[in-house]
Amino acid sequence: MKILFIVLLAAVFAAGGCGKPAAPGTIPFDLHADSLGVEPMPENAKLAANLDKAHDGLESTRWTTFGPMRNGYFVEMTFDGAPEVSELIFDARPSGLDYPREFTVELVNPDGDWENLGFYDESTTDDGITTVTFDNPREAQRLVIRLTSDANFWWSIHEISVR
Ligand SMILES: [Ca+2]
Repeated sequence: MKILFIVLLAAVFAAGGCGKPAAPGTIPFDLHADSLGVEPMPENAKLAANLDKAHDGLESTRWTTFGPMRNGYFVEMTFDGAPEVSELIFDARPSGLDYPREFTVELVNPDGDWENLGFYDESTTDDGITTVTFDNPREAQRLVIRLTSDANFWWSIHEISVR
């Protein structure tokens, strides 16, 4: 029984993290969430088991903030190396209005420097799907989506993908 448990645990770990296969044509990443300069994000929102739901291939499952969106909440994708990235898509459709209202996208380039790719608003969201296309493909070690305004809705991501 103990061995079975260990095997199951190993399988769970193997299914998560950067080693997880991404959808065809998308770039795999590790995801984490936190807050900067504001009240802390609820602990539930920072659990890996909940974050995994934002990139498990299932539109029915989601990561969410478990509370209203706050200026300073962020999600961060860490890549294996510094792949070229050109587009970021996140899907909140099943949760209706849980898309970010105003946000920035920042990256860490291969030299380790932070760059702000721009400020975005609701015009990037169409029917619950937010699409950010970069002016030019960029090499990134990390990408960060950071809210720059509050909203009276939770922030939910059913699936997030990077191309
Ligand atoms: Ca999901």
